[in-house]
Amino acid sequence: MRVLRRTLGTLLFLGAAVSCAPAPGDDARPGAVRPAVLAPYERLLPAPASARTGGTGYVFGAGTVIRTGPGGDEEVRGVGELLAEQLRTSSGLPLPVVGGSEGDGVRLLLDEGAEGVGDEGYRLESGPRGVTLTARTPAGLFHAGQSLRQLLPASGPGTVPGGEITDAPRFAYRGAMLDIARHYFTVEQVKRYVDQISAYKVNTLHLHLTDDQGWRIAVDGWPRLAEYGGGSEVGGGPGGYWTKDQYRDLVAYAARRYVDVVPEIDMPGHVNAALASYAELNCDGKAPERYTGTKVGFSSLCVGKERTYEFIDEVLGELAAITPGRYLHIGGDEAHSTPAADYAAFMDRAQEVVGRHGKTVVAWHQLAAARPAPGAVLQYWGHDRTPDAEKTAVAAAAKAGHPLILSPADRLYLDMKYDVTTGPGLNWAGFVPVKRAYDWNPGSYLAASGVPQSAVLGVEAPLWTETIATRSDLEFMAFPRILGLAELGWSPGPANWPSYRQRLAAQAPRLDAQDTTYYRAPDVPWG
Ligand code: TNX
Repeated sequence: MRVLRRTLGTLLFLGAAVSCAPAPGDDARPGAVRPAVLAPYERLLPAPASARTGGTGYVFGAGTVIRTGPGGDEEVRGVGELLAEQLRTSSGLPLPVVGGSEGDGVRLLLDEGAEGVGDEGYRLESGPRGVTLTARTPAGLFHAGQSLRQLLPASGPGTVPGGEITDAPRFAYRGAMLDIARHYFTVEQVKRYVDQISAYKVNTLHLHLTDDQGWRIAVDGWPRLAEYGGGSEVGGGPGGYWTKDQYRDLVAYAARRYVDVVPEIDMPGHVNAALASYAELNCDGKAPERYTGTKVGFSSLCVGKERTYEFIDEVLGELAAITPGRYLHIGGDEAHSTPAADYAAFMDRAQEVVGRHGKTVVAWHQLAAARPAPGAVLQYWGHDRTPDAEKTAVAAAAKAGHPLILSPADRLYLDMKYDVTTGPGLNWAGFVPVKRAYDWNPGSYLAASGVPQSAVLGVEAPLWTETIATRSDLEFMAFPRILGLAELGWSPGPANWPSYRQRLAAQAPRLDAQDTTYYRAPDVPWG
């Protein structure tokens, strides 16, 4: 059998050529689109690099076992156990996990020589005797398992149709950001988000841990940050903070799902919670009140004071020590109360601190106008109306070798309202309907400003929480737009809205089965 590559807008399957051109009844009028009947391999979201269907499939039943390979690899065993848990919940089957690879069932195989799958991709082969998942890494096996879940019904046992997938991501960095500073969210709530995003192969969770309204992570050397600075949030609620053990627990939970945590301590602005906790951090030695409003840009660390640098060294040092991932995010946005020269001087020192603690800097793209340190990653959050000069500075940094994470506010900001009817959310970057969030090309997005595709490390969808305080509001803003982010980050592209919206609609039973709140966008054929 021949594997046919996914080509522009068309998925070709053995025995059937399935056009992703507008389906019958799929015209441009919102609300006029009818759901298409998609075969399981066509439904996959994110769309795989290549897939074909054909032959007899494998029937999941009471005797199905998950085999984690002959090598006895502990990590592969862990991937198998987690996949079994996930499939037990949906199928109701016992699905025991055993070693070895001989016999029917689901087989997980590590193969360092597997071709066309890179570090995070996989092959999936389904036939009458079972489903074999092959990858070079446990991460690849995890992603294979998430595809397998989508080939089975959202609930109840079923058959994985015969076929084969060879898959690998387009971008290495596929992120979601959650702001737990403006409103506090618990570790349990964030774990649920990790479950939800990792099911779509998102591999990074950026945690915005500190802001004017609250400090959410315990720091041993500076206990009042969390104990006092954590006790506020937008609107005057009680706030809260995570102990270091809770943070470690979340990091380990995410790691099991191949999600890296990138913690952010925002500086030199967005620091009122810190300034309120320690008078000595203020230039005038006086601590301000805690803040529960939604203004930005009014606070700054005291750039001229040595104590400031002892503070960031201890805070970033403690955080680096409990963060296994390679990145530390130091913010650097909206420092409107820090003069430009002070900003640059401060960011020089902050970047040096991060490097000394063995981590790579990530910062919002404002750092481009100062002096990004070698290797620093910039996160672009501009939009269609961002001045050219700002884009040019970002392009210059990209050309000088700084990787970019793209988070265009008018595409990927999950706190922007969908439209005028959306309850929570903001609209300073305009409305961001589901189509707009998905229908663009990260590779060429800043090409006109001179950013080469090779500089794009990936994409990230931030969820700021000035107006979002509950799990259901959080989910309503993230879903379904975060699935568009997942597809942009993983699939080879280009974006194909008529195909994508059908596949998105096909995810509804899965979102429903997990009780995820989502926005039923009118131009998606939910059925
Ligand atoms: C801009 S994006 C911010 C945040 C706000 C957000 C609200 C960025 C780096 N800064 O402080 O929460 O807009 O949409």
